[in-house]
Amino acid sequence: MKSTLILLTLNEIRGLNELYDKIPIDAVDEVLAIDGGSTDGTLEFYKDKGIKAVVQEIPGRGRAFIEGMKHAKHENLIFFSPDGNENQEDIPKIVKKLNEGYDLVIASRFMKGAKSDDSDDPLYIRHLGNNFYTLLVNLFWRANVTDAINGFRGIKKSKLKQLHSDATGHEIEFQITIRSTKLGYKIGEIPTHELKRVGGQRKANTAVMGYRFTRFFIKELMNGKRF
Ligand SMILES: Nc1nc2c(ncn2[C@@H]2O[C@H](COP(=O)(O)OP(=O)(O)O)[C@@H](O)[C@H]2O)c(=O)[nH]1
Ligand SMILES: [Mg+2]
Repeated sequence: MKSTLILLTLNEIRGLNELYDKIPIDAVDEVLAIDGGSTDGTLEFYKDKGIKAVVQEIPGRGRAFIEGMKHAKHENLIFFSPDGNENQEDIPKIVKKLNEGYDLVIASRFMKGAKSDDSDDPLYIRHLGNNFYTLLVNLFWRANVTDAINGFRGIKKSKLKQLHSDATGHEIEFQITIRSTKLGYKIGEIPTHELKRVGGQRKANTAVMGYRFTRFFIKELMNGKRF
């Protein structure tokens, strides 16, 4: 099955400069960038490299997933954020698992063999939050995953379509995991090593994220399979 690698960026020129050439492009059949409206040279970088880039019509990381789905040519979608946090070496492993028949493959930062080295989380708040929301997904929907919300993941395009995701921001991954579980998708994980950000700035504000995750959690409790 053919694969599209979707790069998600909003002002990530420093990450792209450092990482792009290290991405194992041979593992995929198409590279597509979905950009949130960068003004730091990210779009020029894509042009120079001949990478197809789409500037989002609607802002937000959640909408970037949906626009990626619409513009990708292939069935296997691998979402990758080139900000340094995600390890490009894992891209072929995600492709392999999608080809083995998994509908959703999450790069887990918390399973055996994984590691998280995210330096801008000195108080461990994000780490605890991650584990808390993963626990909720496992308790309420029996997802049996170790990392419900990492953005580094692959999913079959036809399966993502059926989720009718309406999340606009960083809560998109949480919603995808919950709805995938509700629909009985085959979910797999691979261990990953979360690295330090290369440069630029984190866009996700921890307090806003906590609020949005809680709102989405309640919504998913109420809506069952009606989405
Ligand atoms: N296309 C797109 N990418 C975004 C948007 N917001 C954030 N990103 C990208 O998503 C990735 C993860 O964002 P980041 O702020 O580092 O969040 P965190 O790593 O989850 O804390 C980075 O590559 C960002 O550039 C957006 O609105 N649109
Ligand atoms: Mg990041």
